[in-house]
Amino acid sequence: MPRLNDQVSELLQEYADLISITGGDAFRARAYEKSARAVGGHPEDLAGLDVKGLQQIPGVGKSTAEKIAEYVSTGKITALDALRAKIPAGVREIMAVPSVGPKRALALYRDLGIASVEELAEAVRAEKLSGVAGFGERSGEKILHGIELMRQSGGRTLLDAATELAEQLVAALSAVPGCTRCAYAGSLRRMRETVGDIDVLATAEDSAPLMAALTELPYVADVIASGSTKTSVRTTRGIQVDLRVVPEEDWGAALVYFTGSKAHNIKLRTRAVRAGLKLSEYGLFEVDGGAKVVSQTEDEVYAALGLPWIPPPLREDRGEIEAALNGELPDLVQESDLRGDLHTHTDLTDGLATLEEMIDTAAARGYSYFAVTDHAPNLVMQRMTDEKILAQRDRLRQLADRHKKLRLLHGTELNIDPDGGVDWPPEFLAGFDVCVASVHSNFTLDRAAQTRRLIRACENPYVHVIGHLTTRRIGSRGPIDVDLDAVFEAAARTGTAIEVNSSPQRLDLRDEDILRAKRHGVRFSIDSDAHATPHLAYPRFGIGTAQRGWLTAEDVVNTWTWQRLKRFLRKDALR
Ligand code: DGT
Ligand code: CA
Ligand code: CA
Ligand code: ZN
Repeated sequence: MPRLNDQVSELLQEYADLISITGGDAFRARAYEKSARAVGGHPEDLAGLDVKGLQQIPGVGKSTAEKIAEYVSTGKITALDALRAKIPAGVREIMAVPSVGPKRALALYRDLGIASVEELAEAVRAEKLSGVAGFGERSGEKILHGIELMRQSGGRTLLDAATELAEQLVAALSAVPGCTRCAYAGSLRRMRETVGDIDVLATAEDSAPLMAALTELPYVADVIASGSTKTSVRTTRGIQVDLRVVPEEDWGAALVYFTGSKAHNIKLRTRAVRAGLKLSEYGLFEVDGGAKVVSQTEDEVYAALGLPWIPPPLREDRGEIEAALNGELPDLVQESDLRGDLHTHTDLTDGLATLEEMIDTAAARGYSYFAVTDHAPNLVMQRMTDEKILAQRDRLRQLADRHKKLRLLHGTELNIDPDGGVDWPPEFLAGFDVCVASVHSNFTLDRAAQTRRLIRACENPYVHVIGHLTTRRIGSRGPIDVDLDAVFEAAARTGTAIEVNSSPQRLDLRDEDILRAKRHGVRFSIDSDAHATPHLAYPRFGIGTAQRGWLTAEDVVNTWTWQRLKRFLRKDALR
């Protein structure tokens, strides 16, 4: 997704929040909120559009279009700055605490003078919130939990934003004269779900032009440190970037070193020492005499240590070195292995794009099958009805003629109720090609009840995929309390796939839980959960997470041919 669209979307959302908490017109606030969503999901880069063109985006009116155009040409929105100035920075920070939100943040400020997250935490502990409008008995507990989540994610950046920035950096630095190689390393190359900072590695005889080019990039706000081997900067969005420049001949050793993880590198160094060698970012050397053995490529470094090259997502010291020695490294699933997407939404519920737009985009990705799975009726705010979903099915069947190469599947995302039941009776469910079932409510049930409801969902012969199993949202909502091993056992026994939800805010299941599920023999579905056409590209992040969970294409049902997937969807184990 174009990065600019995301930025504008965030700013419009903030503008809407500020209108509503400063007592502005609720209708205007909602209009900006709507345009924020529209812009965030718009597939075309806003930079190429003038005010007229911007107004063509559904949900974007004249005044929004003017604000966007102002941002594109000047880098700011005057009206937003004016509203920001009315509210202390600490209060704006409180607005971002999960479970507080803008309205209550302002009530806290007005009624109790609370103007920072620290003051809020103190007020909760001193039980001062009970008198304030909008705060119930358990609010305090929830707020402390929200603050905790915010601190845990403390400054880490989600995978999509980090990837986009890193790709921009690599493109910009590669173009600097004298640069012979450039790539990102660190946790981003390992595809961790969040990254602390972005590590970029480059080779050149003279590092000065590269260091200068980094500090002069338009989106660099401060230079934290600058030297001839390493420069660190912070971007306007607060992300730190470390650039290291090494001689061309040391590329491989430096790439191994700065890709990490630290734990993986320690294991490698221990192996080196046992062989009378010393491994550093400059190369692999003989301890006696100090002669350089190798340093040019990663392959050579691993080979000199008696190992095959190990893919970065595996480099976490989770048994990869032992597996490499035994010739048992998994043949990791790749994005190009995916033949389809089994969890997507349209504007019939909370998606932004029409059925046709979603299908056209899926076709352009070269998929051989594609499921549309709009929300089912029990998620009441989505207002789904039997008539609406059946009408969608008719439209989809008609569109099938236009897409001979793409098999269109009609599905739904069911809601798993507290007892493990789902929307609609069996005879209606039987009409769908594929059903995803997800938890969207009752997040606080106790462990036994959560486990029971998810096992029952697996045992439903019409449920093919459990969507975003733990329901966590990175940095804002923790996972539900559930006995994962029991659910994985049920999924394997019943032939129900567990989703790897690829949305960068979710990545659910997470890597470690994927590894655990795989040991139970679970099959997985790597889906986008797209709510707009650009989201159909999310599986790249789910693939990274799946690789960190050691998955092969065989483990992932939507890499299979349609013939094979069709058999899986029959759930023979239950018949
Ligand atoms: P992050 O940024 O917190 O998401 O995680 P990483 O893994 O990118 O860590 P970072 O940026 O501190 O360092 C990048 C890599 O460089 C790291 O994975 C291993 C290597 N590295 C950095 N500092 C050290 C160190 O003091 N000792 C060792 N062994 N390796 C280091
Ligand atoms: Ca890093
Ligand atoms: Ca770093
Ligand atoms: Zn969902």
